[in-house]
Amino acid sequence: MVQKFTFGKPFDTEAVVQEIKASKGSLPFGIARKKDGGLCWTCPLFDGDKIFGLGETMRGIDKRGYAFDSFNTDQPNQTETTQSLYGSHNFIIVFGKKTFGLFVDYPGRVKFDLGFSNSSELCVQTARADADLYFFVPQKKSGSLKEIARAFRELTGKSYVPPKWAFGFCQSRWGYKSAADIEKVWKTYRKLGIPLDSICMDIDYMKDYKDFTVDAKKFPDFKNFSARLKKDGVRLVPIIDAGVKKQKGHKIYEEMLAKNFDCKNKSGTTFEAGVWPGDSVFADFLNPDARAWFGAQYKALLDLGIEGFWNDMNEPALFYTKENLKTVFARLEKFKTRPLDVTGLFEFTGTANSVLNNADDYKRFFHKVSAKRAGAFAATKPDKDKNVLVCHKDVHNLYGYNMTRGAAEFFETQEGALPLLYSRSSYIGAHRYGGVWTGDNHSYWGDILLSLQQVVSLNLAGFLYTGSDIGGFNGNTSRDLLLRWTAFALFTPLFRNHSAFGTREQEYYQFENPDAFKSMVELRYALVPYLYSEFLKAAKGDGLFARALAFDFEGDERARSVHDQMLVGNEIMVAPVYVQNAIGRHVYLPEPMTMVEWKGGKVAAQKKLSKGDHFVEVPLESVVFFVRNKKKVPLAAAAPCVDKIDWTRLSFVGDKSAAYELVDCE
Ligand code: MIG
Repeated sequence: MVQKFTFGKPFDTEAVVQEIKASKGSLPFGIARKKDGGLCWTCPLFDGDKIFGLGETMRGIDKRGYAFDSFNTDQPNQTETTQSLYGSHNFIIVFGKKTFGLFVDYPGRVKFDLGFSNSSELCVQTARADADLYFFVPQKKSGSLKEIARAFRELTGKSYVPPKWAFGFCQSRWGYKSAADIEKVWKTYRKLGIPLDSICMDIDYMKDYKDFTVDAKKFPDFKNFSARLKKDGVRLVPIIDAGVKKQKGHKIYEEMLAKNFDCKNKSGTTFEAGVWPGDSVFADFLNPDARAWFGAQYKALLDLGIEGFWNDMNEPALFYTKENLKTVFARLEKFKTRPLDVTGLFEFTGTANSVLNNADDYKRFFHKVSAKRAGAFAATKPDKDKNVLVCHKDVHNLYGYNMTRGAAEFFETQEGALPLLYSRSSYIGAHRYGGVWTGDNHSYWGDILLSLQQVVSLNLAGFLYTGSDIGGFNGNTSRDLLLRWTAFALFTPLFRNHSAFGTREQEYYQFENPDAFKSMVELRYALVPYLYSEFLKAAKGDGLFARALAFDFEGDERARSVHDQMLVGNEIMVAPVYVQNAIGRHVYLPEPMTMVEWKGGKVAAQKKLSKGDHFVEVPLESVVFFVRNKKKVPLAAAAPCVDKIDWTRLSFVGDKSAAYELVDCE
C-alpha cells in the first residue's frame, strides 16, 4: 500500500512512526525531477479528478484548481486567496481516473499547484531537493478514500485523545484581564444555566507576558481561584506563547541561555525577536533536550491546578527583529526627501509593514540537531558531539510541532490524566501530541463554511481534535451569525467561542434571548457521549471523525462533490446554514435519513427523508441534523458540565430498532 521514495538526503522530520524501506526505480504516479534547486514532482490531472487534503488551508474540500504554499504563517487575514496558514500538512489524495495518496515529508517550504497554472497538471515543488515522498496505492476498488486515509495514519501514528471534559463548551476571549473578569464569565454562565466546562486565559493573565507566570496583582491566590472553578466543573486553560521574554532575573530566560537551549544566530549569539513580551528569545525545540526542558516548565501551571493549555505564536510569529528594523529604517529614510506620489506612498507603507513576520528573519537563526538527522540540511561541520546547525528557514514548519510535542512528552511523565493541549502551528506528526484550532478567522458568514472545510481536511491529516473560533475572532459578530456558527460548531470536538481584543463582546449572554444559545449548548452536552465515543473509535482505529461525504459514498457522483456538509462519526450528517437571513438550505442526502430538529432544549421533530435533494427549513434558533439510514444516536440529559453527564440514561433519535455501540475510555 505505502511506497517510500527518498531523494537526496532529507531532514528527518519525525513525522512518520512506521519504518519503511525506500523503494528504488520508477514512481507509481507522476515523475520527479530537480528544478530551481528543489524537487519538482508532477502528474497529469484528468477530467473529474478531485484533490482532497492539505489539512489547514483555505478554500474547499476539493482543492483542485488552486495553489497553496506550505509555510507556517501567522496570518490574521484569512481570505480565499491566502496560500499559507499556521500549519503545514503536505498530504493529498487524488481521487478519480487514478486514485492515490501522496505525503511530501519535507520540513521547509513546499508549493502545491493543484491545477492552478495548468488545469491538467498537478505539481509539487520543495525548496531543496532532499525529501521523502510516500505514495499510497489503494488495494481495493471501492472504499479507496478511507483505505488511503487509514494507511496514512498507520504511517504517521495514532491521533491525540483529549480528556473528556474537553468536549464541553469553552468560553474564551482575548481581553479577560483579571480573576474578576473570569469570575463574571463563570458566574453568568452558571446563573443562566448555560453549560460550561472551561474558560481560556489569553496573554493578559501573565506577568509582563512572561510564559509560566501568573500576574499576582490580577490573580491573587490563583491556586485557590482555579480550585474554586474546578469544584464547580470549570477548568482554566491558559495560553503559552513560543517567545520567552528577555529579562534579567526571568528564570526561564536565564536558564535557557545558561543551558544553550536557545535558537542562535549564525555567529553563535542568542537570536532575539520581538513578540508580545517585547524582546524575546526562542527555545530550540528541534533539540530534544531543549524541547524536554521547555515541556517541563508547564509544571509550574500544573501545580496551580491547571489541566489544559493552548500553544500560540509558534510558527513562530516574529513581530520584528532588530536587524530587520535597521534595514527598514534605512529604507524609510529615503522617503523623507522623496515626494510621496502614489507609487511612493505604497512603497512607503509596504516597507513599514515588512517589519511584521518577515520571512527573511527566518534565515537569521539556527537549530542544533544531530548530523544524522540533518541530512543535507547541515549548515556547519559536525561538532565533537556530532551535532550540526541547520537554518530555521529550511525546517521552519517543524517549530510549533515540536513545541507541542515537548509539552505532551512531559505530560506523559506526570501522574494523573493527560491535560488538554492544542496548538496554533503544526506539521504532520503533531496530531499525536495535541489538537489544533484554526486561528484568527473573522466574523464572516463564509467562515462557518471555511471551518467545516478545514475540520474535514484536518481530520484527514490526523488532527481529530479541532475547531474554529466560534462567532469569529476578528471583527464584530452578530447574534444571527453566532447562532448559526454555534449550530454547526457544536458538532466539532473543540467547541470554543473566542474573539479578539477590541471586538464586540460575544459571550452568549451578551445577546437577546440567551436561551436560544443555551438550547444549542445543551444539544452539545446531550451529544457528548456520542461525540466522545465516535472520537475514540476514530482515534483508536485510525479512522476519520469528521469527513466529507465522498469518503462514505465514493460511488455516488453527487455525494463526492458536496462541499458544505459533513459526516460526524458513523451516524450523523450535518449541513450548516452559513448565509445571512437564509431560512434554510438545500441538502443532498446520499441515502434516506432522519432529519432531527432540536429546539428549546429538546427534540422538536423527527422526520424521515428520502435519498436525494431537499430544501430544509432551519429556523434561526433551531439546530437541524441528520441521522443516517438504519442508525440511531444516543442523547444524554442536559448537564452543567461534562463530569455531570449521566452516560447510563440515554434516549435515542433516528431508527430506534438500530444498534448503537457506545465506547468509553477504560
Ligand atoms: O498576535 O494572544 O491566534 O487566538 O487571542 C495575536 C492573543 C496573538 C493570536 C491567537 C489568538 C489570541 C491572540 N494571539
